[in-house]
Amino acid sequence: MTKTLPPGQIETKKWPILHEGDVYQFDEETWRFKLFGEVEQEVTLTYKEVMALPKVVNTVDMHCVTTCSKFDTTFEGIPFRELMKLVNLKPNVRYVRIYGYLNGDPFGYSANLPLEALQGDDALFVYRWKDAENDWQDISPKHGYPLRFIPPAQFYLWKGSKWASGIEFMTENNPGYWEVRGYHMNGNPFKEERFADRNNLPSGYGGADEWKDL
Ligand SMILES: Nc1nc2c(c(=O)[nH]1)N[C@H]1C(S)=C(S)[C@@H](COP(=O)(O)O)O[C@H]1N2
Ligand SMILES: [Mo]
Repeated sequence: MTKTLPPGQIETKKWPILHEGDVYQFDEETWRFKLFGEVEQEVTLTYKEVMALPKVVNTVDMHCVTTCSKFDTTFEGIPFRELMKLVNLKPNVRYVRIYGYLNGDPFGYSANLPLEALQGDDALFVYRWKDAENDWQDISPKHGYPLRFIPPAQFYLWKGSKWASGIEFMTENNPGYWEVRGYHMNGNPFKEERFADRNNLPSGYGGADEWKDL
């Protein structure tokens, strides 16, 4: 089956590594996952509590804003909707920010997403993967171990927070880490929604060679 690349993208067979700051080193004693924001009651989960939730296996395409696309990576993970079930949302919640570690701060990285797009098997907090060339294995620390969000393919991969630490439920579409720095609020690769302003690229954007094979 031939797949269509989104405009301006190039296929890669490898799974490159790209992020800001340090690689988080997992410590089960201190690791927590928090559900907060416009909820009736906040919930904080331990690693064991998260891993006891229902799991699914799903195969997705990943599109990085720096122009690399990787087709057909299979992930095992916990659906976003299973975590969402653990809180009662206040009225008019339509958006979330999914958080991840940045230089030791559990909430240093984030990306905003619309809630309605995250209800399927393609919105997963993953911990295991395989592809055509690699057998089942844990997500490496550099890819976000112990838990990493992979967004549906209609979002660029910056929406996939590594070292995931929580979900903030919101009534407003508040921007995340890169969206504050000029990346597009929606980030649909098929519409080439890379940056808020195409003629004014955000500082810190390194272009195609930024998504290195490390
Ligand atoms: N916590 C955290 N998650 C992050 C980032 C980051 O800097 N910190 N970078 C994002 C960006 S811009 C991309 S393209 C993807 C890259 O994921 P990969 O290295 O697994 O390919 O992670 C995303 N998730
Ligand atoms: Mo990225």
